[in-house]
Amino acid sequence: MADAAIRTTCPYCGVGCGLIVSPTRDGWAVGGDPDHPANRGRLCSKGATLMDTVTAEDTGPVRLLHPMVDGRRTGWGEAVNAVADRLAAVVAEHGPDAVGFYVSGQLLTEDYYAVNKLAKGFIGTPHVDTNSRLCMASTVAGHKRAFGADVVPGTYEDLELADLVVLVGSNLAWCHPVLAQRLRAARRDRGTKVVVVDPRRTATCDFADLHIALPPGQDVALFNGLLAHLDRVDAIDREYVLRHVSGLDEALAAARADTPPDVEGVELFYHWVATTPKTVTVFSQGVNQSSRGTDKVNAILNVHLATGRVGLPGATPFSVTGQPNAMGGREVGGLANQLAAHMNPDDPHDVDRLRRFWRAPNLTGGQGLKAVELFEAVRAGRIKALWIMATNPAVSLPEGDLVRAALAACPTVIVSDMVTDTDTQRFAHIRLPAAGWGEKDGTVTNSERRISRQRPFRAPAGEAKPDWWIVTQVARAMGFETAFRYRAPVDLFREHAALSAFENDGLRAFDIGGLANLKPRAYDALAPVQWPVPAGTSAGTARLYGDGRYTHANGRGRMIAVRQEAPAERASLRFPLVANTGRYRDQWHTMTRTGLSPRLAAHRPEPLVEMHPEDAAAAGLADGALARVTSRRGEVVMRVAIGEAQRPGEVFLPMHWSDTLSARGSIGRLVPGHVDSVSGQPESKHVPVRVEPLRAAWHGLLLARAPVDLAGLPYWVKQAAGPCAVYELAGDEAFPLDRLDGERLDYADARHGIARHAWIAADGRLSACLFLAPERPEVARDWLRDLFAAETLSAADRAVLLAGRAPEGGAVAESGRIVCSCMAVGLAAIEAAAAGGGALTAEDIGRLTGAGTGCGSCVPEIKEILSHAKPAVAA
Ligand SMILES: Nc1nc2c(c(=O)[nH]1)N[C@H]1C(S)=C(S)[C@@H](COP(=O)(O)OP(=O)(O)OC[C@H]3O[C@@H](n4cnc5c(=O)[nH]c(N)nc54)[C@H](O)[C@@H]3O)O[C@H]1N2
Ligand SMILES: Nc1nc2c(c(=O)[nH]1)N[C@H]1C(S)=C(S)[C@@H](COP(=O)(O)OP(=O)(O)OC[C@H]3O[C@@H](n4cnc5c(=O)[nH]c(N)nc54)[C@H](O)[C@@H]3O)O[C@H]1N2
Ligand code: SF4
Ligand SMILES: [Mo]
Repeated sequence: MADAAIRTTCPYCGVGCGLIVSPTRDGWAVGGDPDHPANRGRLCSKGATLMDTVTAEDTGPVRLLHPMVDGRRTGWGEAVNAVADRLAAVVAEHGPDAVGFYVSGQLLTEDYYAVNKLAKGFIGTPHVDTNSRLCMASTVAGHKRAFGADVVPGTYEDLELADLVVLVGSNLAWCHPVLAQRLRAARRDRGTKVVVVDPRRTATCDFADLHIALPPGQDVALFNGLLAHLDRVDAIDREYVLRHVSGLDEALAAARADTPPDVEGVELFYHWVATTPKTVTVFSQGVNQSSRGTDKVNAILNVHLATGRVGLPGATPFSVTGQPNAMGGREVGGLANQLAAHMNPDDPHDVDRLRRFWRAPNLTGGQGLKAVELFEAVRAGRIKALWIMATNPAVSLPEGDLVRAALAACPTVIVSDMVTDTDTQRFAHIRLPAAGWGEKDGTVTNSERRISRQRPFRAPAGEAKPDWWIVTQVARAMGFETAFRYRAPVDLFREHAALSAFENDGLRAFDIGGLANLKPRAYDALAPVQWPVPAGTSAGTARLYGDGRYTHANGRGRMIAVRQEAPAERASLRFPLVANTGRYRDQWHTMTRTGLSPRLAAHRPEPLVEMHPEDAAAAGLADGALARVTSRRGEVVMRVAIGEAQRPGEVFLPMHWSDTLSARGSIGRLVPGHVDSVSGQPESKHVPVRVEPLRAAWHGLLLARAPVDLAGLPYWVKQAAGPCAVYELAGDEAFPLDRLDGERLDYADARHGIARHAWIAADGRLSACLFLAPERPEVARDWLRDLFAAETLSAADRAVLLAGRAPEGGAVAESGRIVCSCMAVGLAAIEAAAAGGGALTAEDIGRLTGAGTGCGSCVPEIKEILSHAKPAVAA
């Protein structure tokens, strides 16, 4: 499509890095955009490997290419009519309230605007919620309580201008890697102090001056203690509070009543905050995903309001958003308790205003069901048609088994997705192929309120269409032609911008009236800009509230009295450990895209239950063993990784694996549906569990070109990337060899319980190979994978294959687990370099192997490896 380089935005995290995509001889290359203010040319491993996923989409059966209705391929006309007819039938029979939408912060603003308008304005159902409920809802609620609007007051530069940066419940090094790079550089250049507040010792602690390993869920007590301390040492800005803030006395009284957590470093932390005017507090899911998430947010905001450190250069609270367009979704009112353009569904004036603007008589106002309740209503049969876009709730919602039951029971499930197989789509009656990154055209808003363009550089795969187009077609088919005349994303953007300014008069912080009249060419060329951008302006606004004037009607900020409370469910005799859940550096959520990149898959090929040595010993678990993790809700199976990063009594589980990629690795099954009573956000970070050994008669490794049915095995994990899929396996009963096709070669060593098999296709190519052993087989996985790329298998290869070892001195030695994804350097290479001798530093390793010289997010891991590789000092 494009024959010149185009500027666009990364589709992963909320940092919102600008990218330049340039054509090469056989595809495209991606690089950081040096002119984009979010990243100034930097990238992380996920952004840098975007073309791996695009290539995998083109070369394998990855993408959903055609609409499918009831399992049958159809054209768009038929699919659009099927959606419109089924929704209309439900409305006619059961009323609009029986229709639900569950959407996503991975939609573009234009898509998001269209679906909200159709659902709330024209179909007339309030039941539109988004995966941001699992992500940002507590922050939205906390911002509204404190400021009167959902506003992030700061800008990324504040991380570089601060003297103290406090990271609360944020693993910035892995989840916002480019911001972490910026903070690291500032720390190096000007000595910024960094404090990490996180029960785990994460990779982010690598550049922290202080790590507070607080007990899970104790953030309110920590920040209440801080507020009380600020009062004691007279560090509250009384004049600022007098002029701009209400609620100090009540908040302070509540704060004094709490006891700060008894962990190392708290006093030093309090002292630093009290004496450092330029303090930025960054917070993320360790704060939001809690049954007290909103109170945690307000405990943090209270400290900033009391000290007047809001929206000033280097002094501000800073919620970092997760998804690329988490912020845009909040602007268009994607949550069930919001209306478009920051209007309030409970305010009759706002409802009336929006009804007039949209000419939407069906807009009812009032709040809709929030994600967890929405799926409960689906299961109970009250929601009869559900349209899911750009999210994979079967995997990511709590109560995974109940969510699957809800989807199975729902008479009409419509799913719009890019890929052809997701856990959620398996329940869909109608599947709609959506255009993906590189094909889509529109805008996203990042954590610092910066609106950036995503521009297409290639045509959509197959018959895929952009989400806004699909919604528009369905709206027209339902009879709402006049309200959905959009021909291009610019039409939607201009309407969205105009609505933000409509009868605003400074009442709503979100105002981009200055962009309401963009001509198509100006929209195409739109440079990244931070809202608000009121009519008559175009420069945007870096910071808000620096003048002490807040959005509440009286213009004051509000401190909220909050108290520390226990999490919804506590550890018990039966479930003695607390599971904390979150992310890996190189995977994105349910892995539908990052799972396609061999480089990204290599960092953590399997899901791990990370636990403290004491807990592992108590459970009789060795490092690398398989374990069954059970909560009151369900069970998963993972491999054990023992380490000191977890506090005793706590384990960490990754959120990424699904039923598509594992036998039982989807942790949504474990998470109970407890939610924060204000925000409705689930408590995903505090799940009482027990961990027990999963003993298996054999462990195995399978590489196969075609999909293999592994139903019945207690453990399998699939890496979908590369020329063949790689499966780690374990089982008790004999492996069902007959599930694979081809001429079979066998080798068995019954005495040692070892068996090796290979299947050769008619054309002489290797089609599968299997290694079984009493313990996890030690095989050169990389060498094997390369055999699948070969056209034919030589006699020597066959022999070596059954010997189970790469030939000595062979060209492809095992690189081990990949540590540095950017430079594709494995553990083996780093260990080999380290074994070379000398007191090596991470920089030395970089010079010797290249590891750590790309985005730098693996440097903590390299240091960790070096610390183990050091020769033991003779006693
Ligand atoms: N690599 C990668 N990056 C991503 C994503 C991804 O999937 N992969 N997803 C994106 C999205 S949507 C989001 S929302 C962000 C999330 O970004 P983060 O919030 O940084 O990531 P998480 O790993 O979910 O959780 C952060 C930390 O909270 C800690 N924590 C748990 N309980 C508590 C507690 O009670 N108090 C405190 N203070 N901390 C606690 C956990 O130990 C964890 O280290 O990442 C974004 N970036
Ligand atoms: N236990 C636990 N659970 C969690 C979390 C946790 O920390 N712990 N984190 C929560 C958080 S913060 C989040 S944000 C959620 C994320 O959870 P999900 O949103 O469910 O995860 P994704 O894998 O990002 O799902 C996005 C889907 O949209 C598809 N897609 C991508 N681009 C497009 C597009 O342009 N259009 C359409 N129609 N589809 C597209 C992808 O293929 C994929 O299937 O998970 C939440 N769940
Ligand atoms: S930091 Fe986030 S936005 Fe930037 S390249 Fe990495 S994943 Fe993409
Ligand atoms: Mo998120």
